[in-house]
Amino acid sequence: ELSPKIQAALNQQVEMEAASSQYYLAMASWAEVQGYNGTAQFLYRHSDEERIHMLKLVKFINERGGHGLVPALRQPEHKFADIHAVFEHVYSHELAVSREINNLVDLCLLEKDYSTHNFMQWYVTEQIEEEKMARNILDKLKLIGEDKGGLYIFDRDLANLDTAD
Ligand code: OFO
Repeated sequence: ELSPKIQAALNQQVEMEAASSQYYLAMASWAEVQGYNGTAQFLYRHSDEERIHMLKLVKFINERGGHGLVPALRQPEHKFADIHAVFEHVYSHELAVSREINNLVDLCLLEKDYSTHNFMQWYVTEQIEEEKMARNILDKLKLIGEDKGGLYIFDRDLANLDTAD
């Protein structure tokens, strides 16, 4: 059985994952409009994965006797200065998500909710991947700078880059 505090915190995380999904969707659409089709494919895929992160939480809350709540949609940022700005946003966003997840893990220990603590380990591991992915992409972009040929190859490669799910 979930305590009201844990249930509220889990539902807050549902909201965060839903917002992530919207956020990646907005970036995907921006990239597509700019002609970065590979980047757009990558970001669309990532948006779907964030939705799966959200669903996993909803189902867990319900299995534990709670009620997973579907949050309202808020319009994410949809204008970006350039491709560098997109991935800087991605990185700082994922760091923020990791902080939220760590807080939730802390709360589980405080409330002695070991099953939610166990469930949350999947997210802890996932965030390691997400941060690594964002950092790798940013490193590549730093090397490329404004080089058009480099950006072309970057975009082409991103189409097939595996996103951690
Ligand atoms: Fe759900 O992992 Fe990114 O935000």
